[in-house]
This record gives sequence, structure tokens and C-alpha cells, in this order.
Amino acid sequence: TVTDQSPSAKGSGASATEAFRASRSRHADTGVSSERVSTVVQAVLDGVHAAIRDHKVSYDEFQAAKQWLIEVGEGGEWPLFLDVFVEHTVEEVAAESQHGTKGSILGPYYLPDQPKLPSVARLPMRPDEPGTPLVFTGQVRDLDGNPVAGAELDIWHADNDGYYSGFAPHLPDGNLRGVVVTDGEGRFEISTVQPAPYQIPTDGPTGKLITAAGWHPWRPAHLHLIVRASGHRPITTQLYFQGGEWLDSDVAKATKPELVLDPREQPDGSLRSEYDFVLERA
Ligand code: MBD
Ligand code: FE
Repeated sequence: TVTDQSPSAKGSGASATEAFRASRSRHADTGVSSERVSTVVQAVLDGVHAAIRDHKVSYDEFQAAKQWLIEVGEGGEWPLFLDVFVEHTVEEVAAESQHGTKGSILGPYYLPDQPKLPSVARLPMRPDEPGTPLVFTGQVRDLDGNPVAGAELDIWHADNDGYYSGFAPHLPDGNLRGVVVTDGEGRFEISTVQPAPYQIPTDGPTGKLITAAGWHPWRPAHLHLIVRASGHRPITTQLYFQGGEWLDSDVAKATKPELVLDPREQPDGSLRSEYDFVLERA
């Protein structure tokens, strides 16, 4: 559990590890053949060996890498590091057999079992939740264009400061998280606030690596969604904002042109955006 009051790498990294462990405990271990283990692990090792040879990696650098790997584990940052730097390629492979709305990475901050909300809903938020109000509407359909009634939009996103509830101790549990259920025509209307871009915590091992490499630690502002309906293949995705900072240089390489919203500003200063989801049958 997290005890300090300001979000830190240690706090968010460690809770992401706990959330990941909890999600894995529901999965039975699947039997993987020794042939498969050998093929994939050998390919990974071959890549490491090639990098060492090609770049004449020294003993000093090897020991520094070992120290950093130890720190990633101790800081609980394996979910953060792997989801930022590796998951996009796993998603790319999964997408080869996926139709309908484009997917994107899950990331480290999903929490299951959030409250179910009606088709027209306001996400749970603080009384004076900071940020520009955002109304997000649309329809869930199947590949033939039929509306999907009773589909679930499991939605979560960062707040106006770029922090996720459950991973930043100053935020109430469940803030800006919910499962919105579509109406008889597959429609939904979700009221929330515009999220801020997300910065990888700079005080942990992942952040230290990014600094050491001279990269930037930012993801563009985004909404996370898992859209699911019985008899259909669930889609894990993210939606971004046209013109948003870091849209063309996401540190997690998880943007796709099909996943960019272009919200219209309303006379009252709030934002309104529409997006339709297309699910394929399972
Ligand atoms: C995030 O908010 C995120 O979505 C991903 C993929 C990685 C780190 C932070
Ligand atoms: Fe995110």
C-alpha cells in the first residue's frame, strides 16, 4: 500500500505491480511447450548478444545494466517499463487478426470491477474535479452495422494533472473510472473531464533510463477503454485528442491515426466528441 501523499515513482510503480499480480491470479497457467519457450527466449537472447557485439558493450556497462534491472524490480516498475516499451509490439501482432475498431495497449493502470453506470453517465469524480468538461458520445455496432445494446465501455483515464486514481494516493478510489452500459440502440453519453498528458515518473528507474538516454517521458493525453459485449471479441483501446501535445512522439508508441478524437468546443467552453466502436463476433 501507498502511504506518502504525493504521487511518486515508487508509489505508482509498486501499486501497478500489485494490480498486475491481482489480475494474473485469475488466470490459470497455460501450458507452453519447451519448443516455444526455447524459440522465443533464444531469439530474445540472440538480440541481446547482437547488441553487445555490435556496440562493443563493456563490463562497466554490463554491470550498470544489471544494477538497473534489479532496481526496476525493487521499484515495482516492471509493468510500467514493459507496457511503455514493449506492449505496443505485442498489440501490433494481436491486431493482425483483429477487425473493427483499432486496438491499443492496456498499460499499467487498468483496475477491474468498477461500478456499472447507465448509458448516459457522469464518471465518478471529485466535487470540484479540475479540468475542462468533456462529453464523449457514440454508438457500439457490430461489423454488419447492427447496434450492440448492453455493451460495456470500461473507461479510465488520468485527471487534469496526469494522475490515475488507484496509483496516486491523493486521489479517491475509482476517480474517473467506470463501466458505462449502452442503451437499446447501442448508444452512450459519458460526461468527464479532459485528461492531461501523462509523464512517466522521473524519480524511478524507468524515468532515470529515459533521462540517461535523452528521451522524453511523455504520453499524449488519452482515454483508455475496453469495449466488451457478450458474443463479441472485446477491444482494448485508447483515444487521443487532435492537436494534443506528444501525439506524434508518444514514448509508448501506442497512437494510431484512427484513434484520434477531434472534440468541438461548445459555447460554454466544454468539449464534445463523438466516436463509434465496431466489435467483431467472438
Ligand atoms: C500510461 O498512462 C499508459 O497508458 C501506458 C501505456 C503506460 C504508462 C502510463
Ligand atoms: Fe494511460
